[in-house]
Amino acid sequence: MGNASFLLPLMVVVLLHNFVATLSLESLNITTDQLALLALKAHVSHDPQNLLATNWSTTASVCNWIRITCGSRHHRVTALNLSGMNLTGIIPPHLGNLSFLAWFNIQYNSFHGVLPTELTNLRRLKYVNFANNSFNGEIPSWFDSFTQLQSLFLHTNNFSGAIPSSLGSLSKLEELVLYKNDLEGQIPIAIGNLSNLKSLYLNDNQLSGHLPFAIFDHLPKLRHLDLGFNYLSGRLPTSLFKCQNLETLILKANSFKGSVPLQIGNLTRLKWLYFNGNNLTGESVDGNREFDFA
Ligand SMILES: *[C@@H]1O[C@H](CO)[C@@H](O)[C@H](O)[C@H]1NC(C)=O
Ligand SMILES: *[C@@H]1O[C@H](CO)[C@@H](O)[C@H](O)[C@H]1NC(C)=O
Ligand SMILES: *[C@@H]1O[C@H](CO)[C@@H](O)[C@H](O)[C@H]1NC(C)=O
Ligand SMILES: *[C@@H]1O[C@H](CO)[C@@H](O)[C@H](O)[C@H]1NC(C)=O
Ligand SMILES: *[C@@H]1O[C@H](CO)[C@@H](O)[C@H](O)[C@H]1NC(C)=O
Ligand SMILES: *[C@@H]1O[C@H](CO)[C@@H](O)[C@H](O)[C@H]1NC(C)=O
Ligand SMILES: *[C@@H]1O[C@H](CO)[C@@H](O)[C@H](O)[C@H]1NC(C)=O
Ligand SMILES: *[C@@H]1O[C@H](CO)[C@@H](O)[C@H](O)[C@H]1NC(C)=O
Ligand SMILES: *[C@@H]1O[C@H](CO)[C@@H](O)[C@H](O)[C@H]1NC(C)=O
Ligand SMILES: CC(=O)N[C@H]1CO[C@H](CO)[C@@H](O)[C@@H]1O
Repeated sequence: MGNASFLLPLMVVVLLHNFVATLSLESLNITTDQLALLALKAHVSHDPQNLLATNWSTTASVCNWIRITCGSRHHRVTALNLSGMNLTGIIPPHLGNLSFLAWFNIQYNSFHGVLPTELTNLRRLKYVNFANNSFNGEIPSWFDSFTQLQSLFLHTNNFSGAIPSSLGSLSKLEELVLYKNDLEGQIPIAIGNLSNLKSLYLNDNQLSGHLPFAIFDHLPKLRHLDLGFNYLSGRLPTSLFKCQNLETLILKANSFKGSVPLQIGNLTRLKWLYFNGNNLTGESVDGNREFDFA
């Protein structure tokens, strides 16, 4: 009983806190979604097909706007798909008000600048695709706010600096695709916490240093790994050969050295293996598959 009386005020505080958080979320509705999208429209400086100008009109419901999907139950914007519209512009902070957004695809456009921290409010995001734009600056460490995230595509941009360790807390992440940026530094050991990861593409950056020894210890679902065209060095960690589901393993054009461990024979699902352009020696060429270690 003594324990319970001590816990009661704590529970009230927790409940009150959740109540206030719910209230502030509920003050957002389809009208605020419309304001957020109109702010985005206002921050698009070039729209070659004039689609936003003609279609995103306040005379129609947001849910009937082109490239917008709403949820049937709560009537809020759940998907924004501006893929391939050749838009030029920046992402305004107002998009952080799209609190039901799960699908955020703006690939193949020319959005630039820095991503606003207000996006941390998008707690329901499952899919983020900002690929093939001109974003620069560091990959925000606050991407760890997207706790439901399954897919993160940031390839073919101008992101620089290190890969943030905080990405390691995105426990539902299945696809992490960061190729063709200006990323540098070591691959953080925290990537090894992403136990649901199936695809990891970090190729065509300026990553350097050794691969952390244990990074592949708990990535049993990993199917596609491409680290090619970086400045990675040292020996291949044997933990790599625990990834029994690997189909694609591309390490070419780095500075790895040493011999390829015999355990490579354990990777029975491999279809694509590229080790060329390193200082690796191959001792264990499988009779049925052709490997290029040169
Ligand atoms: C949205 O919420 C605002 C207050 O925050 C309210 O004035 C408005 O009527 C609401 N709109 C809808 C469509 O519920
Ligand atoms: C906007 O595009 C949608 C989807 O193509 C279409 O159904 C709608 O009629 C268009 N609205 C306007 C105002 O052009
Ligand atoms: C996004 O829009 C493009 C162009 O309309 C379409 O090809 C693509 O299938 C859409 N993707 C999704 C997931 O809705
Ligand atoms: C976008 O630009 C590319 C290259 O300029 C062009 O090939 C493509 O047709 C454009 N797409 C749209 C939807 O305007
Ligand atoms: C939406 O976001 C903007 C910018 O972050 C903010 O100024 C505004 O008050 C927010 N809320 C609503 C209800 O539009
Ligand atoms: C982005 O990177 C591309 C290719 O690396 C480069 O051509 C372009 O100038 C860069 N843009 C900016 C704004 O840094
Ligand atoms: C990764 O997992 C380890 C051990 O469980 C933990 O100490 C560390 O904080 C985690 N890192 C991240 C970024 O989640
Ligand atoms: C490779 O497979 C053998 C048995 O086939 C097993 O004993 C060994 O532990 C495996 N190595 C790794 C690194 O998983
Ligand atoms: C391979 O090793 C040699 C001698 O140590 C060195 O000169 C060369 O740069 C290395 N090549 C790569 C791709 O690391
Ligand atoms: C590397 C790459 O695929 N770049 C493409 C990015 O998107 C533009 C169109 O928006 C294309 O012209 C580029 O070829």
